[in-house]
Amino acid sequence: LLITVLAACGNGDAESSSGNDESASEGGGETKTIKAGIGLNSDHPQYKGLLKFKEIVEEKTDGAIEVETYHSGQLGDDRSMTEALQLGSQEVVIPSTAPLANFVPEFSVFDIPFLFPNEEVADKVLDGEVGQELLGKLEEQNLVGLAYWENGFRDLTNSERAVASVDDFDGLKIRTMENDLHLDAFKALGANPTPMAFTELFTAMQQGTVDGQENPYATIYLQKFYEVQKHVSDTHHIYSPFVFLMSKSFYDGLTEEQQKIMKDAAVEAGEYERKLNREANEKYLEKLQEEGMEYTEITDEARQEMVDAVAPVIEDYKSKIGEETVDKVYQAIEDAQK
Ligand code: TK8
Repeated sequence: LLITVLAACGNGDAESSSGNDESASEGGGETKTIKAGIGLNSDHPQYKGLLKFKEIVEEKTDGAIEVETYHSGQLGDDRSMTEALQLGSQEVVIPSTAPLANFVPEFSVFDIPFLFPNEEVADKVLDGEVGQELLGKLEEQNLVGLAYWENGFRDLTNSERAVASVDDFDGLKIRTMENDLHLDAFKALGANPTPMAFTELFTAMQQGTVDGQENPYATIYLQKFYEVQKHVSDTHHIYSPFVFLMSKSFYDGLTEEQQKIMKDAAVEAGEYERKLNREANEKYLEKLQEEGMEYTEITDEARQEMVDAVAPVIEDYKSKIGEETVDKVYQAIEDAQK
């Protein structure tokens, strides 16, 4: 059926056909394959979103573009997969914005602790002017940012003690994402942070190389962190966006119509992923407790102490991130709440 459809559509791109390609020899266009990798496992909404992207792309391109999906860091961690996109050996990755700041420093604006008040405001800022402007900056790095997806608000877990206030961070060995602002923020809270790729995290917790980590409830539950962590606190200290990235060399080789299909599919699959992710984050705190984790609520007062503790770090980073970007994001957050 596929071949019939391709043949019926004709071939507007004959020069690029390799001839020995199966569909090309049937008169269709050259079949292109997207290798898409993510760090989280196949139970996570991130993977369900990726499957949705695959479904949309393969349907809308009538099979001219195939999507091969890889989860659980099978192709590498966020950073190494992003590098693979730059080299053109992988086509899609959906990293957190934090490691992406090593490529485009302005992305660190989203690493400012306690920046977004809720998901709705985050959506407006990311999908609005300043969010899209930041995606544009990826081009200089040979990357195309097609859409923001959601990782979500991050909460602290550890195997040592209940964390209710700033004092409780004292000396805790916390794994952070590979991002300087995260590292310095956790130092300011009194912790002893170590940056590490996500793919190494479970083993590090299991072996006691680190006492704790921070990620949204969906990740804590679906990656079974409860097997190696005892305490969870709703610190909600940072909202992590994901960015849907495509290799620029691959994207540039597509027809304009195909490029539009990619963009639309990344956005549509992202809306689906955000919805699933919010449902997941809502239900999994309870599940974590059912699995034996002890939950500690952070009071408004305790959270304010955390805000105060990291304030000097934020001040210090404004110029590193870029004052203009920081100001624009703060403004957009204000506008989103009007
Ligand atoms: C998965 C990561 C993960 C992130 C982290 O590749 O590293 O802790 O929150 O979701 O992007």
